[in-house]
Amino acid sequence: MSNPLDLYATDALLSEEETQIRDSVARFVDEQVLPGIGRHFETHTFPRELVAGLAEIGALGATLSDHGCAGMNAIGYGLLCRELERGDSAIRSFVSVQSSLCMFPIHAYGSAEQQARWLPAMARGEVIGCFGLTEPQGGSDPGSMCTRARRAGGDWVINGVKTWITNAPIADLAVVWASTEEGVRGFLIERGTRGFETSELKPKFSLRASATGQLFFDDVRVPAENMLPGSVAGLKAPLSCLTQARYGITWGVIGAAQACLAEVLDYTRTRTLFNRPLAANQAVQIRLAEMARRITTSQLLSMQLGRLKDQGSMRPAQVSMAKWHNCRAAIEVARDARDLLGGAGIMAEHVSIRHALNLESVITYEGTETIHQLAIGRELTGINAF
Ligand code: TGC
Ligand code: FAD
Repeated sequence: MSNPLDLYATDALLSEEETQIRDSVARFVDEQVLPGIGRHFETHTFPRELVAGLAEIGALGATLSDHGCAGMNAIGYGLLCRELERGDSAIRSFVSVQSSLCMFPIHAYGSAEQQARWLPAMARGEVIGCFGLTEPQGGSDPGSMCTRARRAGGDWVINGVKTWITNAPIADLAVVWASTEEGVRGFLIERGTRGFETSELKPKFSLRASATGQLFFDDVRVPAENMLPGSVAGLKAPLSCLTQARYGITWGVIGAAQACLAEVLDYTRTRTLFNRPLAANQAVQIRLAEMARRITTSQLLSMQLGRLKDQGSMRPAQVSMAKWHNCRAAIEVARDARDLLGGAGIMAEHVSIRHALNLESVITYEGTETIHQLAIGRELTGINAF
């Protein structure tokens, strides 16, 4: 019998190395994430105890091949995200931010000194990063940012506020994007720098096992060496980081959807109503088939996207298509799975409601659905409708 979570046998396309990555991350999730994640969701706490294990399995900076990083290819990184998000979106989120939004820009745009100082410690999980782009006046339009950095002698002085920042309350280092006279530039700001404060945004109904907060800059003075020298003056550098993270999200949400389908398949086969298993009803089978269709199309999109990324030809509009499609597919699966569980579906012992609630964040961050639809519209028409 085929694998109901992989009807098109996409995993049969994996290389031996990719299969090993999948299996070792799956083991980590089964043994270390799943036993405690429900409690962290309930208590609204980030599972800090998982960071060392994430570093051990090579999850931090996974696609970088130097500075102590694992050097995974794009498919391997996708599988990592998929398995982690099968556990909880908060864990994949932590890894996305550390890897794609902090280590990637330091690697791509940082000086040799910045790379040597931060990347090995971040790969070991000893330094936690956050990425500050979004501001209170509107995350969809980062080009209108108000955070300013001005030159003062050999230093930079930064003023402004960033909001909705994953890891902000726990981060040792912030990668911050600020407007300068030369355009937008990236800066590295360490916790403890005078004038730099963080806060936590809670309570949230979504991503409760992720720490989300704000960054405040009040005349924060940093030396010139804290600017990322390769960050071109414009939005291209921060947007290139988003492309990396969005790619991982396209895979991650498949894991969340698979967890929901697995749960509801088990439940509908064993629950008896009207003298037959719930799964024996046509209406129920059609809903299960819908879930499998959504998961399968997502798997095929991400697999092809990963191959394009590994060839070096992946384009942002292709990432937008998969981010939009796969997040929408996953949230529909999670919501319908929750419904098929009936009243039991609102209880913490079942995972579907936790995934459905988490996916409300995932469909919003890294570009809302509308932003990705408009990015595709622009690719199709050549007209910018933002
Ligand atoms: P636009 O004129 O389109 O672009 C400026 C320059 O950047 C290039 N570019 C990209 N490069 C790489 N990747 C992409 N995705 C790119 N999109 C555009 C573009 O070619 C151009 O280059 P050049 O050489 O011509 O200068 O800029 P725009 O101001 O029109 O903005 C376009 C828009 C709306 C798509 C962009 O602002 C956008 O993506 N908005 C959404 C913002 C967003 O997604 N924020 C996410 C914040 S981080 C986050 O949510 C983390 S969640 C963490 C977790 O996983 O837990
Ligand atoms: P807005 O931009 O105000 O959008 C509001 C609504 O308007 C949306 O429905 C949107 O689709 C719609 N809209 C916007 N423009 C248009 C248009 N032109 N036409 C039609 N409709 C439009 N950001 C970071 O920088 N770093 C992080 O680590 C980070 N982590 C996050 C973690 C969580 C849990 C969440 C929820 C967010 C996080 N974000 C982070 C911020 C996230 O990227 C933003 O929330 C997102 O980009 C949307 O911005 P906004 O919330 O300000 O909504």
